[in-house]
Amino acid sequence: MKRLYNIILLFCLSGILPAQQESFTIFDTVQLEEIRISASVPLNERTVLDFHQSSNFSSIDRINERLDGIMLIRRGAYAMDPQMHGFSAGQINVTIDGMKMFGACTDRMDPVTSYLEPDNLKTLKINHGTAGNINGNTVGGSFDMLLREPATSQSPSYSISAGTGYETASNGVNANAAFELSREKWAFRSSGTYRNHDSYRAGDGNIVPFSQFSKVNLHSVFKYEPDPNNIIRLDFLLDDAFDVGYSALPMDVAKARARMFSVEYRKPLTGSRLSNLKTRLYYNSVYHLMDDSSRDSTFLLEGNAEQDTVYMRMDMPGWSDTWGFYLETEVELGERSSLFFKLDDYLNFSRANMTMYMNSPSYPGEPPMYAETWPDQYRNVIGLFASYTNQISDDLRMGLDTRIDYSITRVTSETGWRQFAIFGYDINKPYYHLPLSLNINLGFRPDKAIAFEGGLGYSERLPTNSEQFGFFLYNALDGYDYLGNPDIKPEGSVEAWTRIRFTRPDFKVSLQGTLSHVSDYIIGMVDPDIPRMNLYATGLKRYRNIQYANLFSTGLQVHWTPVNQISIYSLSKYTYGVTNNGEALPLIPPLKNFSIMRFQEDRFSIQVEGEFSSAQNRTSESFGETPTPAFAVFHLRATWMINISNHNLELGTGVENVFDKAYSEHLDWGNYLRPGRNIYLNLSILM
Ligand SMILES: [Cu+2]
Repeated sequence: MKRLYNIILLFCLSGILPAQQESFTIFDTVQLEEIRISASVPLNERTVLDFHQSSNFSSIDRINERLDGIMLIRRGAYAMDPQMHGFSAGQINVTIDGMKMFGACTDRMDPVTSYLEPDNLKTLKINHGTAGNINGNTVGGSFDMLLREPATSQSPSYSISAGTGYETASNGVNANAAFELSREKWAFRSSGTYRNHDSYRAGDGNIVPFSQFSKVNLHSVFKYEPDPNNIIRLDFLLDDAFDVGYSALPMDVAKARARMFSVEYRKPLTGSRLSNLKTRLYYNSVYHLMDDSSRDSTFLLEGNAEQDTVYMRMDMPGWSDTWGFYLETEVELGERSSLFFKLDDYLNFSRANMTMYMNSPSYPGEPPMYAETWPDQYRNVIGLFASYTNQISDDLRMGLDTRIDYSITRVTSETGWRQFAIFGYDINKPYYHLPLSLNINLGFRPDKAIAFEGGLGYSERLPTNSEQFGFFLYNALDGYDYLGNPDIKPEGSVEAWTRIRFTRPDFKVSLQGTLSHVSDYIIGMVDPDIPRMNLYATGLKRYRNIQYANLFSTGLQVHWTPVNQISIYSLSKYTYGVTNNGEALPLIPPLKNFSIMRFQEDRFSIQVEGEFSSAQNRTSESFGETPTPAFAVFHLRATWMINISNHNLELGTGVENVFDKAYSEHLDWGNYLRPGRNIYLNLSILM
């Protein structure tokens, strides 16, 4: 009975109590075998969790912002856009268990990370830079979110876990629950998360308008395992966000809906030359509806407070559907070397349009205006990835990898053709691209405690649908309408990186640096000849390939355990970006540091955190960026595990932004203030 209880407990812990080991792991690159450049978190899983997941209800965004090399672009309190080493959006490759998915918003209100919850994730795999090419072409890196999987069990078992939490700054409620059933040949797991937050209060005491959000997320997975060499799994994911405010944008989201279905077949084939055969077939669909129905346009048009300022109402729906499959396997070449192959293919359909209902006093009765902001577009990409690993000697290993994609993009909407014909483009034809990548890396470990790694790589990435066929997409950061460039060329990045690690049981240090030279860097450039379309736009920018941009990024992590109960962790990260004209790239974060001290005694823990940022005075003038001042904020957290009649309870509480500092980060659009003092209380139970 005790054993059964232990098994159940283990399942439960892998359920919603994230403070436990099984629940949410971030790749640890301490092992030298790991060939690709993963998130360089030189910690074991338990400590990673303690430091990176601030509470049971940390969103993926909250975890990401505490990882080396990752920053978040923020347009509201929800759905932050990840940036890796200064690369973002179409420059990075975000996948779910290797599956491609694309947001349906022309304004990047819904990065793919917003459709998942840590509760349904097992691992976050991060590969930086050109080496992030396993799941698709990229210049900035890849971000793969592996979905959780239930385990089969010799003796039938089940587990239930549930939790809830409250946050004062946003009057926010979070809740989650998970259920898992295990049998000898099959297993089932279902987990759900609910979040409902009002607009939050900032450090200056004011409410930040349009920062509210609500969401429901559900993931169910069924696994059938007739024998250890045949595993079939079915996944279903649902994510619905509604009434999401975006403080920094002129519009909000009434509804953002994602559905994902996949079927996977695996053959581990352990012990044979061919191993880890895996194939997956998937479909996902995203629907995004933004509108400005709750906005008063005074919010945007300054100086019009006295008159009725509702000049225009807009409806802007977007759709993105993706079908795909992949097949991968490993081939042992001998004791020390192996090959890995992956073949993948996806077809994405995207569409977005905008209807403007005019209500201008000077032109009464104007009919609505309609435009296709993303004219119907199909893109099919087939890719082949191969990597070779060789452990040359006990202290030296080498890795090589390459990827080639063949992409066809076609706009099928006649309105879209006509829209671009105005600017002299005939887009009624297929567009072909052939992005390539090639990487080499070396790892040298002369001593158990010291490891040197480094690599060189080249890779190209496809332009996004906005960059190629976007039509008058309003960008609230610089105030310009953006027009796509059908003939835009793929970006290509040459990259060199290095990392040094020192590892002792009680003291670990990791220092990394990455240098990227990106040719044909894609950026919006002002075109004075074309008038703006949106009322509030300053003018028009077209996507262009500039000659090049250079980026440099570095990160330092220190983890020290002076005594058993106390551990100290510090992460510093810095990015620098410049164009060929010597102008600063926009949205480049200044020096940022997280320093965390944790005290753990049996079932009780307390954590003090400091978050520091230097000022950013290197700003991009052509993007209307202004300098951002330095700041320091502090957080306090405590957790307590209680056992009541064989049920485990976890109580978590904390104060974020203890001193109620009014601040914003450089990557926050519109310089909206971050939340002020926030007191939270979480309770989780597992049965
Ligand atoms: Cu949107």
